Amino acid sequence: MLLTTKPSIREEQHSLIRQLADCIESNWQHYLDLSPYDLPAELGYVEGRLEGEKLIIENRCYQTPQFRKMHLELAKVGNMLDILHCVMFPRPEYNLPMFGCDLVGGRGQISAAIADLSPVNAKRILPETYRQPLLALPTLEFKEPRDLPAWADIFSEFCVFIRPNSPEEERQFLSRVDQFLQIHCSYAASAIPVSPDQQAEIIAGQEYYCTKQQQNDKTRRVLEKAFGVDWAHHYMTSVLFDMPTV
Ligand code: BLA
Repeated sequence: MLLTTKPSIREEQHSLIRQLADCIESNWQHYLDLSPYDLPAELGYVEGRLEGEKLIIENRCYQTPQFRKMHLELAKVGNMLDILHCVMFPRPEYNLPMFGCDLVGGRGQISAAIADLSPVNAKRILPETYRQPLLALPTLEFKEPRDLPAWADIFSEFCVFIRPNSPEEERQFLSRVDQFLQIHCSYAASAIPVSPDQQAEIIAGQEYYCTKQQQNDKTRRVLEKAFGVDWAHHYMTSVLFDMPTV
């Protein structure tokens, strides 16, 4: 499937967000067999208002034999806030971690850059097939690592959460996400389905991941202020972090 080349708010966003969005889509296209995924009606492109500024949300969503939903969202609040959000939800038939990434920035500076391959098995540790290539990656030193909030016990030992403080650090973050995606997409492309018992464990792990992500008050507050409490709840539970169905 050819990815859309429609004009996008991407062109107006912080350069790291633009480059990361391109990097995510090129890995998806290179390794995986994409087909469209229809988001709930009316939620592909959304406009609201936040503190007098226009909030625009632009979603692209795909599925593959291994992933029930691969969601890339770009959002923009006037010139105040640029956001990239991405989650790859594996089908529960496959023992694959959740890839997640969030970039939040304003006025030329990214304040939060986070990326992880998060485990979903009962022990909440990544399979050896992931740990080995991830351990072989060079260790990165960022000047401003950030502390994870209390809800964030879902992330792996390989999670990167920083405020990038130079173009070099932005480049390193981009390259680490590219490495995560290469490891993940190349492995997933030839993954073999698991037993029904293991599927139940994977579903529970994905539910736990979504429940925790839904507790991110910073995301909720932005959405509530622009669209109201009910819409924000609906969006967080049906578009950003919907639970797998059996
Ligand atoms: C932080 N997310 C944030 C922040 C904002 C948003 C405003 C605070 C930035 C900062 O502290 O510098 C907002 N993020 C959004 C909005 C959307 C979004 C509105 O995606 C969507 C429309 N969040 C994710 C994913 C991860 C994630 C997939 O969506 C991780 C894989 C993590 N975002 C995440 C974390 C924080 C954050 C851990 C910091 C939260 C905190 O410090 O309390």
